[in-house]
Amino acid sequence: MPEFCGIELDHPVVNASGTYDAIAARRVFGDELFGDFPFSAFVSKTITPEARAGNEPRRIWETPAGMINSIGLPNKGLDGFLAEDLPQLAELPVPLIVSAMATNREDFSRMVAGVAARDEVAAIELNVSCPNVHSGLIVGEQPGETEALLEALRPLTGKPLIVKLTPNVANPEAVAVAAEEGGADAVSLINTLKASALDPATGKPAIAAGHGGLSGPAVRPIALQQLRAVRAAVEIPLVGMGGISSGADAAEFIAAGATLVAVGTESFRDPQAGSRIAKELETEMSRVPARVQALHLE
Ligand code: RRO
Repeated sequence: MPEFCGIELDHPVVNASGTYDAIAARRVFGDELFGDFPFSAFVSKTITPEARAGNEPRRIWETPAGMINSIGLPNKGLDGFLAEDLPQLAELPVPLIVSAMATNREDFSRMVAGVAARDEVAAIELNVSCPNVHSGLIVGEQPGETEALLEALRPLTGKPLIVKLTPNVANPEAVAVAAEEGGADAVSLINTLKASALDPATGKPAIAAGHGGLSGPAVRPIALQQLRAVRAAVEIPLVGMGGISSGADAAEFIAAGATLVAVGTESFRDPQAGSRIAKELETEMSRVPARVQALHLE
């Protein structure tokens, strides 16, 4: 049973924020969903202070071994989330981690205070890395801004604060160190990599917003390298993600120092992928001692 920031979990596989709509899944699968819920904790889709409609379609485009998205944060806003979504998410059979973002410290503080006040919330993920919204300041690209944000938010709650890192910087480890120094309890990585595709039928950008974020198996080696760099730089626990689609992939991230792994794009192909990957990971982990022994015998 892994322990993450004081939260006991059944296994190390959670979802990547925004890649699994648990409220829709409950509507489709009913209470059967709870019998084999695919994740050991649920991370909700990022919310913002005010409601947003999200970007114009097309929002998703498949690429070799991955996909590009520019969803643009559709959500009900803080008050709508607390009133309508949170009570439904609280019924899930696993701890709830709420993902939040804002474009300035005052709004971020309002979000964290509002979310943290609810007993149903186990932890808060601070999304400082969405590639698809325009804000004057992308906090997560600048270590100084990240540290100052954490220093403002840390006194507001005793609940774990997880900082979601962007991969779109030269040194994600510098941002991770800043998050740790500001008082973060954990970091999660990676968010999606800035990417574009043209629709061959029109010669125009395939995504209406013009560009988006790349995810899926194509990004896995980049995610793994960034995880290793961050692991070497900070002491706090890591949630590793980026193209994980099997237990063997998950085991790689854990071997590189992740406490938890998150499944994202693979859940679009198979909504039960989280359960499969958790089972495969258990088998992989039971093989590790044999592998280590083999190395020692060589
Ligand atoms: O909603 C999105 O377009 C989105 C978000 Br908030 C994010 O953090 N990462 C991403 O790839 N898409």
